Amino acid sequence: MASTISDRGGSVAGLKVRMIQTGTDNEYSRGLAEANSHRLITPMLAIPYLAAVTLAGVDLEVIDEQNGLMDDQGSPDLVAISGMTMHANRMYALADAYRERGIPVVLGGVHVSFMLDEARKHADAVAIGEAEFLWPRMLDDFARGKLEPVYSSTEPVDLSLIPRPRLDLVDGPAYRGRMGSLNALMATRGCPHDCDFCCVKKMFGRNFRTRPLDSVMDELGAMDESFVLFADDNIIGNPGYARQLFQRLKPLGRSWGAQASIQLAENQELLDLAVDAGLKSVFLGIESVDPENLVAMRKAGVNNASHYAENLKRLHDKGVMVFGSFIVGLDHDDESVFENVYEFIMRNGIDFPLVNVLTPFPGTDLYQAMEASGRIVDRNWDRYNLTQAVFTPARMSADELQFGYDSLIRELNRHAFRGNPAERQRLSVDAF
Ligand code: B12
Ligand code: SF4
Repeated sequence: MASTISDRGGSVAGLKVRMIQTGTDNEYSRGLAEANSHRLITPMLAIPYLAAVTLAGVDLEVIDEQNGLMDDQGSPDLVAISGMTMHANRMYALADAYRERGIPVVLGGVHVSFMLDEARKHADAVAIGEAEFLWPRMLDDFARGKLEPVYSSTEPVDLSLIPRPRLDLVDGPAYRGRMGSLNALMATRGCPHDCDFCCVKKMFGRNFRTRPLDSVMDELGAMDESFVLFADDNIIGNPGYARQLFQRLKPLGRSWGAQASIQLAENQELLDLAVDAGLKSVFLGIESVDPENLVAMRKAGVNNASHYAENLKRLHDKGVMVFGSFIVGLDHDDESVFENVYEFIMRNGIDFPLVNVLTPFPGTDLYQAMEASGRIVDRNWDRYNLTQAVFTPARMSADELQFGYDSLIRELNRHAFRGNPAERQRLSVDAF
């Protein structure tokens, strides 16, 4: 039976809090898992960061559903749930089940931050934005019986003030398998760019923030010797900082992967430094091979389609494997896009093609524009995992987009490394 606030006289001491990183298991997520089977599985960092700032005295339990969906409902005093859009249905189902049993629920994360009215129907409190400073306040308010319905971060978190994320608390089978690892960290937050399909600028701001290098090195030093994934949106968002980071990484002799804009390949000095520092694989948002699409999505200042071949060659020449991410269903795409993307991937030897269906995620300018013009046709959040056509494309039907995408993925699966066990084995240490 959950204890009441008055039992504790307003103190957090002994407060039983359960934090849940949601996972999914539905027909759409199974397809995504298969498509991503060559990718390293590392923890999402929200709960580890929040666990690290949880008030002393709280009796904290962490469940990460990447390790398997939970069935034990338990009887905590408070439940805190995190997830992205593809997890929203799961978040709400769990929240509703706890609340039916009288257990209060707090929701946060990238989906509910932009879908406040929807989220409030399933929660006692919702956190909007980054929460390292909100979460301790929420716990304190809760213990005093004064939990408010909405908490909103007023400014971006100062990254020099946040402690090391509690990755130990999410440890489990997902991270112990051949394709799993706990070695995920973030050196920066935010992104200086403004792509219309991306919620990062609204969630984390365009003011690119960096962590003190000493604290990044400390965190890295606590990880085992295997491959490390930088979970930053764009590791070279501030090239000066990236240069210093790579210089500090070099003597450690570690292998690592990161997400970066393709500008990494435009800057030979930075690329050389990154490779000397142990860069093995890079996730690049190539997005589209059509310059008109790049302009329309506001990525033309970042990606130059006429440089792609040279950019990719430079990365390959340095031995860096490329996870190339593409979007299909953009407004300048007709049905020829599938053939064009396929041909580009093959011609340029993209090591791991990641093709995504354009998806209007809440919090993006794309969502607002599609919402305003009535183009969103499916609001089942289970389908918002980049494999499903949930809107009306401009130059084909939603069915044609889905069919073309599914056929392209099938074709790629026949050729790319994904189906090749020897290659997967080799990449278990090298993958992004
Ligand atoms: C790294 C990353 C990945 C890695 C995950 C592994 C890892 N090590 O993290 C990989 C590459 C595998 C991945 C895959 C996917 N990703 Co991803 N990913 C990210 C990225 C870059 C970082 C995630 C992270 O850890 N953030 C850091 C934490 C601290 O931020 P946060 O989660 O927002 O949490 C803060 C607040 O939201 C809040 N908060 C969060 N939860 C809660 C809960 C409570 C109770 C409270 C109070 C507060 C709170 O407090 C936290 C601390 O400030 C984000 C972008 C980003 N910058 O977040 C995209 C992002 C989350 N991914 C996204 C997507 C779409 C996906 C995929 C679906 C793509 C695909 N088809 O492959 C898959 C799904 C994977 C899966 N099975 O769940 C989108 C989500 C959009 C959306 N609205 O859903 C994002 C935002 C990228 C983008 N530009 O749009 N991803
Ligand atoms: S460069 Fe990447 S992280 Fe930055 S706004 Fe564009 S898609 Fe988002």
